[in-house]
Amino acid sequence: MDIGTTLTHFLLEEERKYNDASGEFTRLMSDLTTAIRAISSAVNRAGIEDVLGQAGATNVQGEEQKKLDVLANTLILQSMEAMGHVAGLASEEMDEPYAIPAGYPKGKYLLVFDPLDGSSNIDVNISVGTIFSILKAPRPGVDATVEDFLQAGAEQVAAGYTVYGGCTQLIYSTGNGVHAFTLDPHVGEFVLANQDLKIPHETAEYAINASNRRFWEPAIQQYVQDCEEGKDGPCGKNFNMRWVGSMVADFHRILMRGGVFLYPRDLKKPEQPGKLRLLYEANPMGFLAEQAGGACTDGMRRMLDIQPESLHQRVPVVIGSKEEVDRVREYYEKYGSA
Ligand code: P6P
Repeated sequence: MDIGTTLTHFLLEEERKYNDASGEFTRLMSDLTTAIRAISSAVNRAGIEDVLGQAGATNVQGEEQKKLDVLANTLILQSMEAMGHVAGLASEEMDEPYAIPAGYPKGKYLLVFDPLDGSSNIDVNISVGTIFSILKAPRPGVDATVEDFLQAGAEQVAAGYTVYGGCTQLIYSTGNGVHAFTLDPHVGEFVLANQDLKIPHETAEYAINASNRRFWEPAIQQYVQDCEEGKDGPCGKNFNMRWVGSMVADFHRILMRGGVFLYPRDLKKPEQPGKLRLLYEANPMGFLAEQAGGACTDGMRRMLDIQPESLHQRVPVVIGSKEEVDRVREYYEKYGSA
């Protein structure tokens, strides 16, 4: 039996490339994967133990919190708070950043995460995932403030996600390519599955919640209509459509075989610029997309250039195969936004 290249081995090899590496990042990732393994176990047991269903509370987004949402959030906090890696944590499930309890050291990083993205799919056994973003703490050793988290995506030290599907996979990048690891449940280790993944530049597959069509901006209405017209229309090729309703599942498919995912601004809630959150969905996925040769915008602007204004800020998202993301931008330039 060959264990393969474990995540720990891979992280240490990466660390050795930097003479000034303290090893703190490696230890942060190692402790984060402890929580991820626990979340994976809970998700895989969901049908057996009573962790399905509502937790009876709502999160900052006003969305009903499911028990697994709350559990996943707690597991990540528990895996981090005593270890001295971070000066604070922020999550979709918490209105304000989580302060490291007194008596524990504050570290040099910040962790921002969506503990269980796509949670509306939990009860129907569709893949969900954890999305995380690692930033440098502007003031290491000091309790982080909200402002400390408001860094453009280009400042990320690392980003990644796990998808709890047929198998549990962890995908991450520190800016040196995107690498995928599969959890071997018999060994309890994440083992290297794909190194330096690349998103095909061209695609004929798009992902969008088509039920929002009547609320879309003109540019998106025209873009999707042209895709639907296939090879006899302006695109000159037939398109396929997929929509899981779980960004992690949709993005993972795009990472592995190409495609473009759109969650544009829709006028269903005109006061909201989009549904997805900048700090813990769009930025980490945008970082990975660019590292894999893809692209990520808000329809027009590079996602990683956007300066966050609030912790739970929402943005429109267009992400995936670079040629297609660029084509959507051309539609905005030609047909305009709302
Ligand atoms: P809709 C899940 O709630 C999520 O934040 C993303 O994971 C997913 O892509 C999107 O919302 C689905 O939104 O409106 O299709 O349910």
